[in-house]
Amino acid sequence: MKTNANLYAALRAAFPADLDAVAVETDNGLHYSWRDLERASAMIANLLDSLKLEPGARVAVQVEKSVEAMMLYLATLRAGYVFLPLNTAYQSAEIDYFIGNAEPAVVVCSSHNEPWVRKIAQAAGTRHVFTLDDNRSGSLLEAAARCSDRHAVASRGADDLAAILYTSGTTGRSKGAMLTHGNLLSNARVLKDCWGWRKGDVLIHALPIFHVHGLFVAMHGALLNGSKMIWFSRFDPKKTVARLPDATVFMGVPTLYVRMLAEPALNKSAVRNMRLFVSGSAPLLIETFNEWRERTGHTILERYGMSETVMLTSNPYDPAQGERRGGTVGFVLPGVQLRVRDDEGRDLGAGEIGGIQVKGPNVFAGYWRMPEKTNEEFTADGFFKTGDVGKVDARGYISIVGRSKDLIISGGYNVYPAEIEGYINELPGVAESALVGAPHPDFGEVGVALVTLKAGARLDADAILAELKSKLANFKIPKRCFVLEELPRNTMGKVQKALLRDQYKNLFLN
Ligand code: MCA
Ligand code: AMP
Repeated sequence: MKTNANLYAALRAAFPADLDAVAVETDNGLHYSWRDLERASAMIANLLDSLKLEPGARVAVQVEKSVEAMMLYLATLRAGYVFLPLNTAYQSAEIDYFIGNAEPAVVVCSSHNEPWVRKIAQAAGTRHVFTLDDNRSGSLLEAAARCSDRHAVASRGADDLAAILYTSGTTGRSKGAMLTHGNLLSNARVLKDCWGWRKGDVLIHALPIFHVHGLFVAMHGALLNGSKMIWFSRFDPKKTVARLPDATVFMGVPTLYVRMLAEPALNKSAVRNMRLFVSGSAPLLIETFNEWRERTGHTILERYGMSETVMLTSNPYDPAQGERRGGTVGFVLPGVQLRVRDDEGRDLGAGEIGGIQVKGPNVFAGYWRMPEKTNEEFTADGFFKTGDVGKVDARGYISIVGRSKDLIISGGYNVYPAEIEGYINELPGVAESALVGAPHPDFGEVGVALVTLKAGARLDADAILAELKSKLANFKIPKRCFVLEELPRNTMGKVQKALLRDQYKNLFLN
């Protein structure tokens, strides 16, 4: 008989024999057993099945982080539908785009947002809208409570879709990266092996669960190892440091490490039981890497990945394979091919800087309903062009030195200048704008908006920011805005962003 490639089947097979053991312990004192995960995901999966959805139906979810939200993810997998997580910070115009583009059959939102989300969903033809709140309530759980807690995991092939994650990719408007069961499971297995997951491990889960880092890398890691998670609904540096003695593994974006370093309680005693600290999603400053080692005696393991590819590289876990080298993202993961090429498509040698291209079982199936875009981002021989610029040294350590894509990574979230500029340019009185990234001590990098006005317009920087706040997710709001007489241009008439970046690089540094 063919084995079921459904990711949930593999995760379920890794649950410990004692299903009554604690699987998740939350920051508000709740304990969920492995049996709870199995039963609740079965009930929600049965609810989804009862809706008679089409194969490949999308389940779009914008809810606060909760264990029930994780159960909804597991239920979507086990019922064989496609999970589409959405950042809780997104406002109506953003949600309108995602729902319009993905045409989900089911939308799950918080009850607070239900009135406007329901309107958007109905306009897009979505038949089922449920609510789910972070206090174990909502119409989703009410309906699931009437369903059986036994459910046969749907049979899926490795190439069947498991999730769609929206990302702007290398250019332009948000695109849905289609990830298969095989993409996710192969990557989770490689990381389990590379990072030495073992019996007795306990993960502190403090990241949001609508992106690759929190939803896949961290959560799959713990589940595939049958490991308990200490679950924070939102990151709090003090509370996290207080729980470090109960844990062995922590994963975070660099901002989380910067904030924990500001906690006096972070010392060698607090991390006495820790085995591994992983950082990713944005460059980890060498200062943070060094300071962490000094304070805790632990060397952070930095890795690199993308929504389209899950994880691609990792510093070594095992010292026998090499040191964890700050400022690098380590070696390419087993099974992944990575090469660096110049603009003419020539392979570059050790230490030479060029575009990073990758291939492997982890690389996505393409952008949702965008075959041309998908084609553009792959080479003729099937490598995906990451849009990251980097180099590989003679020992195989990879460094990301820049990006060919115009992207700002702020506190681990991606901000696409073209999107923000579009919103600014629509404001009455604005002539044009440019958004550039500036180094920031907490978020690593933040957006700074430079705006010019039409003759006679009387808009000021505060008014521009206030307008943006009413329309966009909070992390996309530029941290500063300046109204200028003109923007610098090159001889081709193109705005010189490099010059602007240089001009504002010390804005947030003392
Ligand atoms: C919050 N704010 C931000 C950010 N987060 N501004 C810029 N960048 C951000 N990331 C704004 C808030 O709106 C608020 O503005 C002000 O900053 C202070 O908010 P604060 O309370 O400090 O924020 P927070 O709620 O503590 O959140 C900070 C955070 C969060 C915990 C660092 O941003 C976070 O969880 N980041 C992790 C993102 C992540 O998981 N990325 C993984 C992507 P105001 O006061 O004006 O409203 S997966 C990925 O990239 C891949 C593939 C990979 O490799 O992993
Ligand atoms: P996303 O679109 O959210 O999938 O973001 C993926 C991008 O995050 C990558 O293409 C990189 O530019 C960046 N990224 C992820 N991890 C790292 C890292 N460790 N160092 C530098 N950049 C990173």
